[in-house]
Amino acid sequence: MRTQVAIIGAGPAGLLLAQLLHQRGIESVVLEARSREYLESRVRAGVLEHQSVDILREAGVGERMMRDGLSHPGIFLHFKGRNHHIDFADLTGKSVMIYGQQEVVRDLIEARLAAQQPLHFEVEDVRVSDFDSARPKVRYRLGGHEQTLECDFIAGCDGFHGICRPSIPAQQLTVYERVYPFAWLGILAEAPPASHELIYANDSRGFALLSMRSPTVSRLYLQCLPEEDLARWPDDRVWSELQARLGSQLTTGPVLQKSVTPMRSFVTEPMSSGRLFLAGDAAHIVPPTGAKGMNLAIADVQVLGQALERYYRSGSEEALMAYSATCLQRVWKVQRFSWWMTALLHRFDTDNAFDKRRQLAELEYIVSSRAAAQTLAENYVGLPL
Ligand code: FAS
Ligand code: PHB
Repeated sequence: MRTQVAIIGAGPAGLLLAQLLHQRGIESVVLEARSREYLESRVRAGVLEHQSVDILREAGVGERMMRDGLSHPGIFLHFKGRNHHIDFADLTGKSVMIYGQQEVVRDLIEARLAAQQPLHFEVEDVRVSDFDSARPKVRYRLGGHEQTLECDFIAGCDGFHGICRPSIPAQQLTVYERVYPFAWLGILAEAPPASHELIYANDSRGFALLSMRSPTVSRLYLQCLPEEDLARWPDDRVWSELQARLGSQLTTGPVLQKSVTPMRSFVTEPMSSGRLFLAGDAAHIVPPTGAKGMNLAIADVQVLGQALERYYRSGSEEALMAYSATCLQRVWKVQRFSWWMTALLHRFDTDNAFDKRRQLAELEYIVSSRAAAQTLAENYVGLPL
């Protein structure tokens, strides 16, 4: 079989790229290892930058988001027993949107199938090759049958554990990484959020975050050990620990989902090799403290979509050649912000009394200086593309 762009992975990056290409009359085939049900039930990110909202609306998949999403003009920082509001609307004129990643994925899958464009779930043993030639190939098994897909370009949108990045000869890549000595224990609960905006807490017991998915569903996280054993965290212990760290009167409810997410900062350079282009978590990982994971994936494919459009319109490979450098400029700024939020709000066992006071002094500075609060706000709502 033949197509113009073979897309590996149906997460936010792969599905949005397919939608952007379809809008521009460029053919693609999306290959996904998991089932539709699994993708639409996988709880991950929940915050959309203002321009991610614009990109999804322009891609024609914004209707449900604009109806069911929650527009938030700020967040709270909680420390020393008090909440402090960071007013994005006042500081930047912009806001963020609370809308679950699996909802974004659901909207994109519906658009893809409604347009009757190829999206194959539960494919097996995907292998990419010849992307250093003008005829890259993707081999895979579908329904037990061996398939070969010839294409002009391959988009590696298969996440951190995918096959595309490892398919690039190691000597071509430079990897930058920081693994954090803690993780996030996250719950999704049928409980009305105790705050109308997110609360990020720096507490002596560790970090905590109050987020939400709707007026009746809360999403909460607390700092834990990377190897934390969930069996040692029955629901009531989770709630009492969140209560202790967030200081807010939390309304508890049935816990629908509980998981531990490791924390790392990771960047691969370059983000392309020949005609294979990496986007999203396939190329970079940020700790979720800055709420940037999904937004960075969206920003990457916006750049890749425009570069492919330019190629198919004019034959110019200039924008494709510049894809990696263009994205990495943004990736490193977002990496810096996500590391900074993580360093500001988490407890590091290696910290001594001086470090703890310095952390609190930085929080005091942010909530008492318009300039400092504006820096946080402009990064959180999203730096210009
Ligand atoms: P994704 O990982 O979403 O999608 C890649 C897709 O490729 C997957 O569907 C996978 O099944 C498929 N795939 C993999 N290998 C394949 C193969 N060999 N063949 C075919 N398909 C293959 N960000 C936040 O901001 N807040 C959060 O709370 C948050 N929580 C997270 C929790 C977890 C456990 C993880 C892993 C990430 C979380 N993130 C969070 C970050 C998250 O939002 C990612 O940044 C986002 O999913 C990136 O999107 P994609 O690059 O599309 O990758
Ligand atoms: C979420 O709602 O899942 C969420 C929100 C903010 C973050 C991370 C996760 O920083």
